[in-house]
Amino acid sequence: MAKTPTTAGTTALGDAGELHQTASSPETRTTTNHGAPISDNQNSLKAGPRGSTLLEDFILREKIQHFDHERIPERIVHARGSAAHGFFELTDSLADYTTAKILTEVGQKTELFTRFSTVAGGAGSVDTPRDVRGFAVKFYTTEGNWDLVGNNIPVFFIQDAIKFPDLIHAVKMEADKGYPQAASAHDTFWDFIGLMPESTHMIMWAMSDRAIPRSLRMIEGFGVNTFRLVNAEGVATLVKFHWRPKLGTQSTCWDEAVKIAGADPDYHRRDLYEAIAQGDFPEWEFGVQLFTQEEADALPFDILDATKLVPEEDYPIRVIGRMVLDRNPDNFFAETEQAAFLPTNIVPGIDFSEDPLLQGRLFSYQDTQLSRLGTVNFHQIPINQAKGCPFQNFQRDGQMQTQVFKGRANYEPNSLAEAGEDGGPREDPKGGFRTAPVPVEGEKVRLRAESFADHYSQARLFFQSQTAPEQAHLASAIVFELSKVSLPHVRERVLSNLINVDETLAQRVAEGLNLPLPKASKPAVAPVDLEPSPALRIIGKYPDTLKGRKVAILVADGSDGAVVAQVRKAVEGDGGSVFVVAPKIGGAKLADGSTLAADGQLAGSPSVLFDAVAIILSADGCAQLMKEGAAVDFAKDAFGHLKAVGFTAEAQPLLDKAGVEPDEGVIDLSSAADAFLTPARTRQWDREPKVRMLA
Ligand code: HDD
Repeated sequence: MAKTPTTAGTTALGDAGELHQTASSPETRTTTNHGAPISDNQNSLKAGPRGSTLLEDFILREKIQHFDHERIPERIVHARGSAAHGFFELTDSLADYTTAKILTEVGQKTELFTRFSTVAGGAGSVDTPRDVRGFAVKFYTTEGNWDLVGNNIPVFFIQDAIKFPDLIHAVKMEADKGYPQAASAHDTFWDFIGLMPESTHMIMWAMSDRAIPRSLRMIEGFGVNTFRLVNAEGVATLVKFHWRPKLGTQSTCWDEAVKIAGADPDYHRRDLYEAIAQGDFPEWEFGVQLFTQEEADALPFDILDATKLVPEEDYPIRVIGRMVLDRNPDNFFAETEQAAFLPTNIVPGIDFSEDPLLQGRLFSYQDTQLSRLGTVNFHQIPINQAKGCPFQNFQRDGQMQTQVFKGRANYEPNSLAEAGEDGGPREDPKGGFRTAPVPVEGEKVRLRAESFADHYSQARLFFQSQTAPEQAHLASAIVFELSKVSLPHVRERVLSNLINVDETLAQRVAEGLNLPLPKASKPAVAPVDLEPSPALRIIGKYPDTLKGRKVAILVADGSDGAVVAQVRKAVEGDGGSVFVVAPKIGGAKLADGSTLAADGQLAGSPSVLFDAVAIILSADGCAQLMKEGAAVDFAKDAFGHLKAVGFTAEAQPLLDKAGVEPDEGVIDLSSAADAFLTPARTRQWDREPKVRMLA
């Protein structure tokens, strides 16, 4: 419909100023990318009020063109991620082992940026698939950026980088179908795994509850590869890096993770963002395991093999610092998306090992940034810049060069300084990065060392170190995944390999699939029994408070405000947070006539999003909610996911309908509110056999 022109070039609908805010000064006005002020950002330039649009409209073209190119290629792996700024503080000096200032200057705080990620899914996939989590930290040290690009699992699927493209092709959505997204439960992944016995140890971890974390604030981190520290005398010590979350390592239940994916695809991203925004800063301890070359040589496996770990019980972790994440990014794209982590970002005093997985990584990350960020100058993007120190050299030009170099010194050696000109930076033989003088020898070969050949002993160690519920979850996860595999020979091969891990595990998986147990595959090296390592468990490591945990209080009209207040006080007093759920977002009218505002509407706030629930209802409120499927599911799922369920006596009919049975985690709130806290701090593992058939 034609609009009546009010003044030349504008219409009643589009007249800037009528329907939206306009600039009040030159400082606040919108401009083109080249600085020309824009008078109307709502209407394109047309031949007459009804068009056509004119090619001359440089404002329209610039805006649309920029938009057309907003997306950059997502990361080939670890595309989905969330990040935060923070700091590292050293509490214990490693001066005997390294010259790196970040590891020797106690009390020094170093700025950092940490990005967590899933591996297989695309950038728009959900937060809670069963997957490894990336744990990449960029320390802006005074000696250059140090990137520790790790995972939440201390071992890896493969021993040699040359297999990485195959591994990733196999786990990503299948090439012909374009699905499944963010899932390892499909033919090609398990086909690869079955043919790659070295992946078995990592598979144990990936099928454990560690791969379905409750929160990014509750995952451990590992440098995975072995590195070296080098001291002032040039003596090298082998090192493995560890991050331990202050909130303990906590996980979801598998069917809960699946439901969370629908209820809140951004579950982890939101949790991290909100915690930091509320000043509840996530924190990790930073630790190292140190080995001399002789100690490493005496280990029953090769320290250069990334499919192996060194049990903490044998080589305890020495805690030397802490990381606190205390600031959310201002802009997701500029910071989180454009952050480029490079294992080659290393500082004097830290060095690589010959681990063939790490060696390949040293090429891959630098290379991938060229297709992702488009230019060799990606280090000039603010999030990637070396902030703790100046960076300067004679590298010049290239696409998107933002530095304006002065003078003509762009080569070395030069003697321009002798003529009074700026001769530019020079190498620093003393303080510069030096590679540890590690002896090398041998012929050029495409071979794997025999010391890499034992693929099953540590897989067995992991499985046998787990508690009974964790073993059951692991077996059930493999059953779930293999049930999604359509090729019988692939399932069978995995079963054959599992026998080498633990025959009872293989038997349980076979029973879960209702398939006969095949013959064991022939391992390259017969597995041995190792001393179980309790450090590999999660259960039993929850902290003894509600810190970091979220309790939902379900209310409806007529609920007793005094009970709500009591529960809130107890939960908050124990470090937890409270989220009020009501049938309507405007809140519920309490028994005393006051209105309690809701934080979330029932339909959009299922109990899978919380760690424990308190169902505080009047008889009338309960009668109403009995007719609401979301309320019944709220109670049923909380019980099914082994959470504490607090309730008022009037809510009992809803619990009965939801199949909530009495146990130590189902608490009548008329007893002391504190009675609710103990079960709310953990999950009710003893309840599990009542609610789920596990393998
Ligand atoms: Fe990798 C990204 C962790 C082996 C090649 N990797 C990437 C990220 C993490 C890891 C956390 C995301 C970084 C971010 O947040 O931007 N990768 C690991 C760990 C490995 C590992 C712990 C085993 C010890 N990776 C590995 C190998 C190769 C790669 C063997 C190739 C030979 N990884 C890449 C990559 C990525 C990447 C293709 C994709 C995006 C990026 O690098 O920047 O280069």
